[in-house]
Amino acid sequence: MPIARREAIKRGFAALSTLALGETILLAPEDANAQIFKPKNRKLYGKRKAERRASGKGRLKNDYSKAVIKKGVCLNCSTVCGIQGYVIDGKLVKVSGNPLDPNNGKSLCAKGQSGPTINDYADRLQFPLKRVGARGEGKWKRISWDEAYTEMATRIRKAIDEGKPEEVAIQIGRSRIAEEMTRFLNAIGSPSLFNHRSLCSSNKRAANYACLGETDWESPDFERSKYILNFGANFYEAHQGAIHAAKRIIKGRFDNGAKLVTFDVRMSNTAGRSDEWIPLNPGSDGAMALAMGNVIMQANLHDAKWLDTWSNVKAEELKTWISRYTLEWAESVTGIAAADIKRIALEFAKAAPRAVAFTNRGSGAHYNGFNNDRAVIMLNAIVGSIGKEGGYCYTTEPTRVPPTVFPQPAPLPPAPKAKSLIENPPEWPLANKWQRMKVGQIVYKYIQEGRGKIQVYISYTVATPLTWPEGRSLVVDVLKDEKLIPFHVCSDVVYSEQAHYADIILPDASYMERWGFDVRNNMELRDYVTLRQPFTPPPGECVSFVDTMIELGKRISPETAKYFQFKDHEEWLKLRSKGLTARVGEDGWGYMVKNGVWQDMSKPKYYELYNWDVEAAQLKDSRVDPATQIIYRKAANGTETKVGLMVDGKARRGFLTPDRKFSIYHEDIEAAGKQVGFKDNGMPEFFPVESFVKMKPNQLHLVTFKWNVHTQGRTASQKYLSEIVHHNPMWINTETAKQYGIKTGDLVELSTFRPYGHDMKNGGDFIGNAVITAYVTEGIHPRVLAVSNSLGNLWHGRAGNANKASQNTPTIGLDQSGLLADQDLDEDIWWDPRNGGTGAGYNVNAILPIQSAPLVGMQGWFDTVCSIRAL
Ligand SMILES: Nc1nc2c(c(=O)[nH]1)N[C@H]1C(S)=C(S)[C@@H](COP(=O)(O)OP(=O)(O)OC[C@H]3O[C@@H](n4cnc5c(=O)[nH]c(N)nc54)[C@H](O)[C@@H]3O)O[C@H]1N2
Ligand SMILES: Nc1nc2c(c(=O)[nH]1)N[C@H]1C(S)=C(S)[C@@H](COP(=O)(O)OP(=O)(O)OC[C@H]3O[C@@H](n4cnc5c(=O)[nH]c(N)nc54)[C@H](O)[C@@H]3O)O[C@H]1N2
Ligand code: SF4
Ligand SMILES: [Mo]
Repeated sequence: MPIARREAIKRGFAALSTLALGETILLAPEDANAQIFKPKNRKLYGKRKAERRASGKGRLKNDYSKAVIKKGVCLNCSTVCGIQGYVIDGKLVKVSGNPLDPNNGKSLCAKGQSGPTINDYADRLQFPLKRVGARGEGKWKRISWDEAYTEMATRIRKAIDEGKPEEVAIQIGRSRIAEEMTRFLNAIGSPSLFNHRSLCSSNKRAANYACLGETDWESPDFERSKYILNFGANFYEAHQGAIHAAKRIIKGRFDNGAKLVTFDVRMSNTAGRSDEWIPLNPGSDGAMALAMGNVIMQANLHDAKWLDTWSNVKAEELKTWISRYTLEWAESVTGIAAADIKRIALEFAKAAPRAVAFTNRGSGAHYNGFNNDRAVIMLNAIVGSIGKEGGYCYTTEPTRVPPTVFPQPAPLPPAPKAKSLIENPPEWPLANKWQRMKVGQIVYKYIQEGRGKIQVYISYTVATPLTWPEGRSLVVDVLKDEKLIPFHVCSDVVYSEQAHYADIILPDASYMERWGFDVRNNMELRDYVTLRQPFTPPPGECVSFVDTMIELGKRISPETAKYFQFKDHEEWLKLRSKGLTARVGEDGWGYMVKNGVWQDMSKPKYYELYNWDVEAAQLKDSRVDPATQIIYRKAANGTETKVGLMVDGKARRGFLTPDRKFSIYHEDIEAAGKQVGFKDNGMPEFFPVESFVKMKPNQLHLVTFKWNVHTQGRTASQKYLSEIVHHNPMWINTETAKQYGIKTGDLVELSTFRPYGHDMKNGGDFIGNAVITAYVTEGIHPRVLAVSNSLGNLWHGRAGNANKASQNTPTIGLDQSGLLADQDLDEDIWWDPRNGGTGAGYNVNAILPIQSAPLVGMQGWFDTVCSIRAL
């Protein structure tokens, strides 16, 4: 057997952990593929089991009485459940739910439980690496942290010295350290924080802001609800608050007999576990909601008093306006029988105010998603369930650690003066209006078109070649182009899709090995904050990326160093916790470390927040505008701000919208439409997805969805999850399959086309095709095909790519210790195609087009038009 040490260049993931300083490694798929594959793995697996059985050891069990238990926060998805880690002999052996977390309590999903496998993944990055071949060739040299810091600091300083700080950009996915990143970028004067919001949920967030004014995310009181209308949320499997919602909905259904109706084009596990699954036409959720609203109003089951008091369109006016959305019209748009729409609408209204209509990406990830979501939220206003017990509740700004309790340490860097067209594209005037949600999917196109230059590009918790539309074409073209992106640093925990195109790779600490505050909407309707803390130190030379930014801040210049006068992230957060001490009657930091969570119990639950009294202090020097009843307060400098609304002679908080009322009509939306030449009258009107109107009879819809045990490109490297699901065939309806002569397991050629719409070019042009396995099922709309966007990784180590692209070389492991690094990875990936398995799945994003919704700019993920051919 050849000894790998003798090779000048090491090969394969298995050697990542043993790379010496200055040593070179090749992680290229084709080359690696050429190596010998030993096809006896299955037998080895059987042998190992037999040996264990024969030894009488059976299954090994942990003795949890020996465990040190610490609190933390999961980040295997954006639900950020509170967790606790069990550490035995310095190894994290298990996580469970943090019982003190108000959202999830003791509950965790399969992905959460798999977390510890990240920490000791044999193919984990452990040292900083520097590219030595061409970009994307996969050839790397181990370097020191000092070298990495020096190169980064030098390049960033150069951009600042040239007066072009905006040319330093950070590209993030689900980072949960946006506040830290903003401080870092503000310190260097750059506005260029590119995020993934428009790829994820910007339409929904914008809709909540437009209607309610002060929050991007609702917290429905599911537990006390009697009727739940779910427009495209797959909360039993996905959703950015999955467990939090699922737990309470299950309780509501079993304790109060709440009815759950799910609108989805596909029978997800949520749809399948609902009282009714309504397979409406794609992109028609808004039409459904408006027609329901009309039915309810014509039957006089609406809450006229609530609308007249709290909404900015009076009940009678709304009734007239909404009457255009008739049942007959809705039947033709949604494909659902008028009688069913009517029945469900009336049932919903009769359950009010214990009735909730809510959305997620099924309704929102469309060209018309912003209005779809506004129409659904308005249904709650029509029946008067906004903020009510059992209704559509919400809290104040739920995505921020409250700065009053956890202030940032001074001095704070000022907001940057420099501007970036990439970060704030004028074509989408609502993208950054309420929150800086950006239009992430156009970043690479804009870089290519020279709309903004990049000198330093830093990527973190993001895998754009895999998770962005046109990922394997446009994204990779730009990432590979050294003229467009002269310097790319990627922080990741594994050798990922993103890392493959970097110049320097920084090994990060996992979410179980680093610090951080976290917060999202609290279903218990109170302010709260959680603390992510390390259960164990990270392996090798991994460094938490916030610590990297602190170190860089100190090195770039004395000016930037001023803002980073703390040792590390831990000390930073400790400083921020001082304000908590007075609240909890003990050391604030100690409290967070011990409990992992703080919840503000000093205020009542946020029911009917709009109806709360305006604080007395706010009413000082105030006046009421007689026409609008808005209460204005004059500040010392003479400027006036709105602080509330007079209702029945009392000063109420109202909604934080322009007229302090629930916004059905929104003046800023109408104005934004005018600004970019998109017809919009400011009402949540239904308009169809243009590509669907122009669809040919032989074309079908292509949607994607999230698999329950995977999170996008994040979890494929977790071996137990990939063992459960590693294949994502194309769902096709039984009748449709029959027409094409397709059976489950058949190969199908799937072709996609460019979209039509406002600001879109080359509508109808062919984009690309993929050959994919069919899965024939009754559980999907006949005109829709669905492929999960989880899976299809080329990288992320052996568990991630099912070994198919990067042949692991056991000789390297043997050379190091006489043992294989991980027998599961070396021998037991039974789904490897060379073992007769199905491989690591398809990356459907390779053939999905960029399609940005008007005004807000969200990617219309579920608007792709395609055709198929049986092979
Ligand atoms: N077709 C289609 N595509 C979609 C979607 C869809 O519905 N359909 N959904 C979209 C949605 S909702 C989203 S949010 C985006 C998400 O897409 P991305 O923002 O790209 O996020 P992830 O795939 O979760 O993770 C990306 C990377 O983070 C790395 N990572 C994981 N943990 C850590 C860590 O601790 N530190 C560091 N530094 N890196 C880490 C992973 O290894 C991976 O390389 O995808 C979008 N893509
Ligand atoms: N298991 C798992 N959990 C996750 C994630 C993950 O990747 N995996 N990612 C996290 C993140 S970042 C996000 S954003 C959330 C996303 O959470 P969700 O929004 O709940 O999930 P998605 O799969 O993006 O889309 C939801 C559903 O929309 C349906 N759909 C498509 N078109 C339409 C339509 O026109 N109308 C209706 N009504 N439905 C339609 C799809 O079939 C799908 O079932 O999940 C979070 N949690
Ligand atoms: S729902 Fe998301 S955050 Fe919660 S345990 Fe599962 S993966 Fe972790
Ligand atoms: Mo997302």
